This record gives sequence, structure tokens and C-alpha cells, in this order.
Amino acid sequence: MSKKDETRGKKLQSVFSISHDKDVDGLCAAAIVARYAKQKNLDFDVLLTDYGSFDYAFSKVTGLRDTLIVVTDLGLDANYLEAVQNALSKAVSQNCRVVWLDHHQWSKEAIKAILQLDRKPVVKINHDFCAAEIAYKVLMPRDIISGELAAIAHDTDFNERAIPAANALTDAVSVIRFGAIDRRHDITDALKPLLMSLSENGIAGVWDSKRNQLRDNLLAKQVHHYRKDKAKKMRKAFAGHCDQEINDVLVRIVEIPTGVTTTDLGTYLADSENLELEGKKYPLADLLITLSQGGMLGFRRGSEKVLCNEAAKIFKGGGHPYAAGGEYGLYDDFEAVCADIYNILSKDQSWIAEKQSQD
Ligand SMILES: [Mn+2]
Repeated sequence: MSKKDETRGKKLQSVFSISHDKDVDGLCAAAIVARYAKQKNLDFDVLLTDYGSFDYAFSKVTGLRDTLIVVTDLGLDANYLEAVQNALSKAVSQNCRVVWLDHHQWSKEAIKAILQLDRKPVVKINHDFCAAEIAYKVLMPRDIISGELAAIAHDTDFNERAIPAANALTDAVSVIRFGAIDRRHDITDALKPLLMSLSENGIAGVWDSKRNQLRDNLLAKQVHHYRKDKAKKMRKAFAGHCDQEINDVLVRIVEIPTGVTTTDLGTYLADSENLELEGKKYPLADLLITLSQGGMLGFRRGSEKVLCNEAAKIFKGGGHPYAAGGEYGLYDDFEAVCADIYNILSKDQSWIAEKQSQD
């Protein structure tokens, strides 16, 4: 038996999960991976990360041996392709295996880069589900708690907002993340207690359904305060909005305040109760565009007249018809940006659904 064959025959000892730190989907996907590790009697470790930190996250895998590396809720784009491929190749040469489960847009090259790895990598990308649902189906299809975690993630990722525990969890993740960033603490360390109790006991581990609040009283208080503060900021942001109709489609642009996510603002402005300012009622926008201080754009639709992914494409981005992201670039004059965006969207109307079907 050659040395190579010996390595190949060796059994996997542990699972290393790399997942998205930003939302409930990434967290639930990692919790399902942790349940899988436990079921298989393998050690478990996790790294939660975000776009922009892939170099650091994947540098961690080069030290792994005999490990199943499961990446969830993270898309691989051209900027990181080479670094990620090199790091994973190194790990695979040390008897690791790679499973990548995601629901974002991938290029053919990126899929090929992962499939080219040795030791039969698994790549499952499906846009119809959230990442936790894919992890549930692929890794733990008969596990009730994993199914429950997948349902919670779906509720937040598809913006259904029908499960109160899922809403609270979304805010808890934001509170913990922003807190860790402020104190320069490690985000994975900060989120790990929440992640592990989700993994061990499902949503019942963190949510008290009798009292209708998070079990951790301090966290519940922080979430309550965070929501109040957020609502105040969002009301103020809405007061400064711009509205314009393009071809009978109402496009609304709002600047995102710090500490508020696109999803927060999208949910807030989808509720007609919040669309009242000084006695004046505003209609729901067909397309809501959020602009962050860093010049990033978020797209959320209020009606099926609009294709967010097509609008995002015009601004170097992409996503789904109901939610997408793009980039405007740094700016200092919000009104001027609005005029510019309206101008761009008037010239190229491919984002209006009925224009699409006419082509
Ligand atoms: Mn997701």
C-alpha cells in the first residue's frame, strides 16, 4: 500500500463548519451541521464569517486533517476563487473532504473549482431553498430538530415573518454581532452559545414559547431595546425618502441608518402602518431601494411588477426577483444619488416585469 492509499483509507475524525455569520440562515445551517457531527460521533468546530473575510476564514482550513469541511450559506465569487481553491486543495491533501451547500448565485467556474477537488467533493446549490433547508435535506433529512431549524431559517430568509421566534432570533443575531463588532470581540465566539443551544435543543433551547420571549433574559432585554431604537431610526430614515414613478411603478429610495439592515428596513417599509408621516399616508412602493453609507444598494419588491435581480444587475449586483443587492459607490449627496438612480432605471427598464415578458 502506497503512502497515498494509507491517507485515503483513513476515517474522518471531525467536522469543521464554515457558515454565514450575518443571519439566522447561516446560524441554523451551522447548527444542523453540528447535529450531523454529533450523530456521527465526530468532533465539531465552527467558523462564522462574512463576505470580505474569506481569505482569513479559509486560511483556517489549511491546518485541518481528517476533517469533513462543510461550508453553508456562502456563495463563492470570482474575487476569492483562487484563495479558497488553494486552501481547500491543501486541506484535501491532508485527508479532508469538502461539502458546500448554498443558495446564492454561482458562476460555472466557481462550481467547477470546487468539484475539481479530490475526494469526491459535494456541491449543492439550490435557489429555491435557504441554506439551512439544504443542510437539512442533505445531511439530516430524518431529524425533527433540524427540520424545525430549517423552517425558522426559511421564515427569515424568504421574509415571511410568520414565526415570532424567528423574528426574535434575527434581532438577537444582530444584537450579538453589533455588540461583538463594537467591542472588537470575535463574532464566532460571541454567537457560539446561541448556535450550540440551537443545535442541542432546537428553537426551544433559546425561545420560551409560554412567555413568548427569548430564554436569556439579558438578551431579551437587549433585543427589546434594540427594536425600539431601530424603529426610531427607521422612522427618521423614512422621513427622508425619495419617491418617483417610472412607467407606473413606484420606486422609493431610503438611506439606511447605522445598526439597521436592509432586511430590517425592507420589513418595516412593507408594513403600511409605518408609512405615515405627520398625518400623511404614503402608498407601499413597488420597488424599495436602500442605500447604505458605504454606497451599497438593497432591492426589495412590494409588488410583482418588479424584478429585483434585474434592477440589481444594472448596479453590478444580483439576487432573487424579491430581494437583491448591488453597488452604487461612495457618495455624499443623497438627493443627487436618487436623481441618478431614477435616471439609470428609466433608461434601462429591464427590471420591470412586463418589459421582460415583451422581449
Ligand atoms: Mn441564506
